[in-house]
Amino acid sequence: MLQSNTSDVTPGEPIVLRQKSGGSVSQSLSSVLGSARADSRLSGYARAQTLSGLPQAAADWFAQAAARFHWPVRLRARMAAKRGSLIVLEGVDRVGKSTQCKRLYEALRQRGRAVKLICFPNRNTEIGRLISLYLEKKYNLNDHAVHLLFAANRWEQVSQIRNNLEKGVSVIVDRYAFSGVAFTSAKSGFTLEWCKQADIGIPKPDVVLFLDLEPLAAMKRAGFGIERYENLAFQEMVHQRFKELMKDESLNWKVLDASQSIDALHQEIISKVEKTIEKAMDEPIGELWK
Ligand code: ADP
Ligand code: FDM
Ligand code: MG
Repeated sequence: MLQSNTSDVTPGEPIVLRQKSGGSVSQSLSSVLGSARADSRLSGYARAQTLSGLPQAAADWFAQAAARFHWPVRLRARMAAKRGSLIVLEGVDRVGKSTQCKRLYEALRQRGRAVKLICFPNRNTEIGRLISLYLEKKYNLNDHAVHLLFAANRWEQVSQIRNNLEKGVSVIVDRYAFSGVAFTSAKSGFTLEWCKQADIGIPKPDVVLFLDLEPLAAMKRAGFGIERYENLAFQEMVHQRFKELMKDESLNWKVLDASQSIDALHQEIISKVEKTIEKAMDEPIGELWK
């Protein structure tokens, strides 16, 4: 028998199925599917999830069934919500973060994982537009003020990140609070501790992939030198600050050699990320630096 929840399932809400006793999982699932109608949301969701308490074969069967049928609005079943992972890529400019984030996003999608890709700064919000003008050197801001704007630009997305993680969607992040701290603390008069304050409590990454490359080598890559901060002396200071941050053992830092080819680095990243997703799905979402 399948034990199922009789409450309404709103769009995006996970559905949980629990095996009670007697009868095969597929028979039980058949009875739940009974008057089913087609619903693409569920099929995508089911493909992306391994159902809690069910063997892989049953989860696969469920995904196929959901792809063929449409589910009634009032469902008698809830599918298990395994949470998504928060995956952060960090490093100095031009080490290949954006390239690897896109490759990772595509690879996870192809493997049927639910995934989102975001980047910081997010230049599309009001705060982000101000930051963008600052980075393009079209607008000057006080160093303390701009640091807080970068942090605010993260806070304004916290609920969206958290909602995704809770729905089982993994979130890949191109730069996070570590860039915030490393870049501001590379300026004179800023301590690491002061810089961390504004980001305390944002969702804690399940893994921080640090793409490590000497700033001199990164500088030789295309596109370097256009925006504020893109000069060798400053990037070397930023690199040092990142190394300080990596001493924090409460975070899952993975240092990767970013001088390898795009493909080789991608392989290393996907293998670390797959392990992270499997491990994090049963753990609570943490809060950074708390
Ligand atoms: P970031 O986001 O870290 O600033 P990008 O992903 O934008 O870096 O890459 C900067 C430049 O370096 C791009 O022209 C990109 O094609 C190139 N690049 C990225 N990864 C590698 C790599 N592993 N080897 C050589 N060039 C790379
Ligand atoms: N940057 C980025 C900061 O100074 N603080 C932050 O919190 C963040 C997220 O903005 F120079 C800097 C780092 C870099 C610039 O460049 C963003 P990209 O190319 O958009 O990543
Ligand atoms: Mg980038």
